[in-house]
Amino acid sequence: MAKKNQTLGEFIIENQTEFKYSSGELSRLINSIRLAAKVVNHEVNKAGLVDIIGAAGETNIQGEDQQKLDVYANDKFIQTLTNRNIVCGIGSEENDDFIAINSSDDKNQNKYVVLIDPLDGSSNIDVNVSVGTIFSIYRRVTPVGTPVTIDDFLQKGDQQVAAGYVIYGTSTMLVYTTGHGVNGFTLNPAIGTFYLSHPNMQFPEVGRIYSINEGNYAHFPQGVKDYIKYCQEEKEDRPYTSRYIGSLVSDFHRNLIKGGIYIYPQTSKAPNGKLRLLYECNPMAYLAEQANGLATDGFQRIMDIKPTELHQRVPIFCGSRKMVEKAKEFMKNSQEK
Ligand code: AHM
Ligand code: MG
Repeated sequence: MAKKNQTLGEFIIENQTEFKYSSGELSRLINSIRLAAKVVNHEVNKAGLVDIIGAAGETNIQGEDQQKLDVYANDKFIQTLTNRNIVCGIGSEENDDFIAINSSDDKNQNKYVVLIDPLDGSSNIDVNVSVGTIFSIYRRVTPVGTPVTIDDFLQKGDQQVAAGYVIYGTSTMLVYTTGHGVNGFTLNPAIGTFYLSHPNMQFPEVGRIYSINEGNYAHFPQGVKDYIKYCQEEKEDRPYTSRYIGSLVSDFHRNLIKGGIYIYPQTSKAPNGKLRLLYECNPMAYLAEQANGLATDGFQRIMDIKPTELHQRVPIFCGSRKMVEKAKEFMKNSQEK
């Protein structure tokens, strides 16, 4: 039973038996993410003080400029997960390929792989806007003790055993699920401990916030244009409020608490949208569903999509159940016309 003010450490131990294959391994893994999150948090908070902001001069696989803190966060999460020898593989949005982790005798007995977006929304760092880390955990599908293969990473979101995010905001929070609801923990920076502050988080079924980059309006599919028009209509409880930070974790987190929908659709310029299925959409979809919300690509459940490549992108509509259903209806109707 989740108790408010319980520490994350206590919560992990108390809820360990809820896991289907409880061996303590998944608990240790979440503990490592907690540790890396604190280290990254410390650095993110210093961003305005030290000369660390700015492009590191490298470009990631999607051709975007990497910022120094992206590189730092990526290194820290990979280092922590590797050094503690608790996973057999890591996929990161910042790395072209997955990393296979071998223990010293080359017989890694670990069962889990982690997929991570170490610092999402990092273009917001320069302007002191919240950013986040997104993670997703799967059991490997290839035999334990052999090197991981791409098949261990290209699993449907439905197969996730845990997922979550860290939001480096006005306060730092770790929000995660292991398939038994969603719980949020707030960091007390004075003592470096996360406390359960938001037990059993649930999307309000009906929300009044829509979050989408309307600057791309001209390039949206007709269904999205129609849904936006619906949101802006003066009728019943509408018009809704438009709120878009441009930092997925922050937009999702606000909508989870207040009720809303986040949309990053396909556009005529980006036919598969912008966000990555494995690092961003699946973990957010798992959290959404565990919090009584929904996540689709406009037509199909995100977690039913069979990935074909590590850095695959998909459109996403995610948040309060009734809002996502409505947007889906507009997508379907526009296709039938
Ligand atoms: P990133 O992984 O390169 O940081 O990009 C992901 C971010 C999301 O956090 C955010 O919701 C989206 O990109 C914003 O994109 P846009 O500026 O096109 O609206
Ligand atoms: Mg990202």
